[in-house]
Amino acid sequence: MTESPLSLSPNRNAPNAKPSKRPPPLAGLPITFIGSFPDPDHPLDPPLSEIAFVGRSNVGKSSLLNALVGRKRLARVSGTPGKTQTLNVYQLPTFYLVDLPGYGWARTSARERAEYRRLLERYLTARERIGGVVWLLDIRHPPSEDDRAIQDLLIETGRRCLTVLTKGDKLSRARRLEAAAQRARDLGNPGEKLLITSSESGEGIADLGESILAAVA
Ligand SMILES: Nc1nc2c(ncn2[C@@H]2O[C@H](COP(=O)(O)OP(=O)(O)O)[C@@H](O)[C@H]2O)c(=O)[nH]1
Ligand SMILES: [Mg+2]
Repeated sequence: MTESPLSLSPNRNAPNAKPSKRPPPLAGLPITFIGSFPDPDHPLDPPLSEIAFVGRSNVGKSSLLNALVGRKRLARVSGTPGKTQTLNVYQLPTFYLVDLPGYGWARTSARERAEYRRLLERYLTARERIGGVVWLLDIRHPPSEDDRAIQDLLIETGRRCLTVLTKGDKLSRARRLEAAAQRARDLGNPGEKLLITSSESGEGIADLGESILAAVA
């Protein structure tokens, strides 16, 4: 997804940088949980930009959201996650964070897959104020078939998308950079510097926050 990054700021996607010590820019902002909505058309008031988070279940989405806003338990971190297909919406002063349901459960029926796709497709095509989509992939694993389907959907709908590699701390520094380059090739964008994050070490969290602020500005 090189053609539509959330932000073009020069220090976005800087896997060579040391884990950032600057405070994540969203961390000080007031944030309110608005609700969980099963309807992808659910209108939000006031009308603000939305930044949507999507990724395979267990990819580290809840942890990343918590790290991003500097809260311990804003979003639920799951050992044994539940399959609820709702949009969890959080309001910040000038935009919404929309936590989309995870996909790619081990035992997912064809019907559940189709339902999920319908929800995501509807969300991505119908919402007027999507500022960008943050798509999460585990840095250690090649994209799954489900990931591929989501990538196709993101490309089809033409949404601005930032691909983020999660759990960077699980690999040594050298292997992290190698894996990030491999993931870019996997996604058909060789040479793209994907943003590496870690909710544990804080790597990339400030960069992600800055990209989000730029996308909703
Ligand atoms: N080492 C490490 N573990 C992580 C990271 N992010 C998430 N995890 C772990 O991965 C599991 C799934 O995380 P969660 O945030 O619930 O994923 P979600 O299902 O995508 O919302 C939990 O056990 C987390 O503690 C990370 O950056 N580093
Ligand atoms: Mg979660």
